Formats: sequence, C-alpha cells, structure tokens
Amino acid sequence: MSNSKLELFKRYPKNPIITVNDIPYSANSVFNAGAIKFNDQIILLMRVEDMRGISHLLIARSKNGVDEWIIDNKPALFPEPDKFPEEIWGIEDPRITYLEELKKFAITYTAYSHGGPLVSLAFTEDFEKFFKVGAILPPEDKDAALFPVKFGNRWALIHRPIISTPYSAAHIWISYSPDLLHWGEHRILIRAREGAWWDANKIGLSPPPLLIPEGWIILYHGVKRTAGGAIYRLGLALLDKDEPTKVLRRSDEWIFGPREFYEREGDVDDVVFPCGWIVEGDEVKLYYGAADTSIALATASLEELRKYILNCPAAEESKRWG
Ligand code: BMA
Repeated sequence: MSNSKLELFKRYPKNPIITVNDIPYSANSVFNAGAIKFNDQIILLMRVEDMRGISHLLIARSKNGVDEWIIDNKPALFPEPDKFPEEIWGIEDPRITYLEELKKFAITYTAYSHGGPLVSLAFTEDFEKFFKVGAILPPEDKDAALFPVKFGNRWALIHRPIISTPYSAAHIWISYSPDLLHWGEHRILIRAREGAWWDANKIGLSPPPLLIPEGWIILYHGVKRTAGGAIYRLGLALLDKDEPTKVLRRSDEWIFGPREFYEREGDVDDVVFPCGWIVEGDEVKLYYGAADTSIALATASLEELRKYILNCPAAEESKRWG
C-alpha cells in the first residue's frame, strides 16, 4: 500500500477515463498515452493493442482533458514494417515534446523489432500529418523522451537501454545529439536501486521532463518483482536546469502506485504507467495506463509537487540504501 497520508496525485473519481469500449473499432485494450495541449484541446496519443496483440497509436481529443473525448476512427501512427522493419511487432508508449526551435512536436515511441524494443522518432506540426524518422537508438531500449530545449547546442534524450538481466540492472540513461538522429555522450542518469526497494533493478522514465524554476522534474516508474508478479509504481527526481546530467534530488518513497481495481487487475495486473502530463495553471494532469487495459487520470498541484521534490533527499543521500 502506498502512503495514504501523502497523496500528491489524486485520482479522478470517474476513472478510468477511456476504455476499449470507447474505441470505434475492434481492439483488445487502450493504455499508455502521450499527452499534449494543442489548439485549446488536450490530445492523447493512445496505445491501442489490436486483436493480434500488435499496438498502434490513436488520437483522442477533449477540451477539458477529463471527459467528452472525441476519438479518431483510424490510427494516427501504425506499424509500417515494409518501410520501417523495426516496427514488425508494433509501436508503443509514445511521449510527446514540443520543440519550440523547430516548431514541431517530437514523438518518441517504442518500436517492437525482431531484435527487441527500440526507440523511434516521429514529428508532427498539427496532429493530422506525421513524419516518421525511424529508429534512433538500437535495441533493447525504450521509455524515451526529449527535453524541449537544447543544452549547449545539443538535444538531450532520456531513455532506458537494456532490460535487466541477472547480471545488470535497467537504469535510466541520458544521451546527447546535435541533430536528433545521432546520439552519443551516453551515461547513466538515475540508477535503479537494489534489494527490497520499490525501484530495485528496473526503472524507466514515465512522461517527459517538466521544468520548474529549480530544475527538471522527472517522474519515473520503478518495477518491483514479487512472487505475485511485478508492481509498477512512480517516484520523482529533480535534474539540474542547465546540466540535466546532474541529479539534485530523488524521492525515497514512491508517490503513486496501483491501488484501485482498474490499476490492480487487467491484462497486466498492478501497473500504473503514465506517458504524458499537462500543466494548466497550478494543476498537473497525469494520464496513465492502468493495468495495460485502460487510461486513467490523476491530478496534482504543481506547487505541491515542487515542494515535495525540493524536500526529498539530495541524490547522494538517497543512494544510501541503494
Ligand atoms: C513495460 C512496457 C509498458 C507496459 C509495462 C507493464 O515494460 O512494455 O508498455 O505497460 O511494461 O506491462
């Protein structure tokens, strides 16, 4: 059970907000959606798993980001293995970042290739037409999102190479690029902890980094393996504003985890998996996949999130149990 006294993110009482029954064609599930505000509407780029088990991305739009979703009747982005062989088993888990300098939205998503999952990139200016760049990092790699700005003339990408093995844990990495295509300067950004921790052995970025005056807020998922299966929960970190390779703070405790029936039971039990959040005034709307089955919403005060992360242990200290 997560700490019930501290509730930074409050669930929308009518969760889940979108289920497979809302999809206008036959599908198995709808979950893990990227989110962005565009033309006074909130857009969700939702992962839909079809009845073969292969995923594509479908758009839902709403004025208030809560209800009255208008859902497209055909996918925005779908696997095109003829042109992009790495998409043979589907495309999943999009994160959207607006790149002011290019006046384009960048979508980083997981392509499921014969060699395992990898990071792919696409652009759009209007959420009508999309331009796929293709794979930007080889397998195994996923949970990637771009920062919206450059750091000293380089773009920065957070991602999670390597699925954990008995010999190595899956940590969150950061890499840099001059052109969004060629990536280097790879290094570990946030380490998975070890042993009994909620974020032991396998972690990954959830939505894209969120800027506050003190730095970039990172919301990440930690996967705890238990005899009953894995539990996906969420924690926070803070990165330096100008040098995002520097981790300033990290929460010891998870701040959100599966609790309600729609998070605890589904195609994959005990999963909360956000790929997008939106800030409007002081409200942060977090869109998360629930149990790999539906999409749910939770909201937080940005000021409370800020206070919470600023009171978390400095990164050095929080390694003490790791
Ligand atoms: C992760 C990703 C997510 C999924 C989660 C739980 O590895 O594949 O798409 O929601 O596992 O199954």
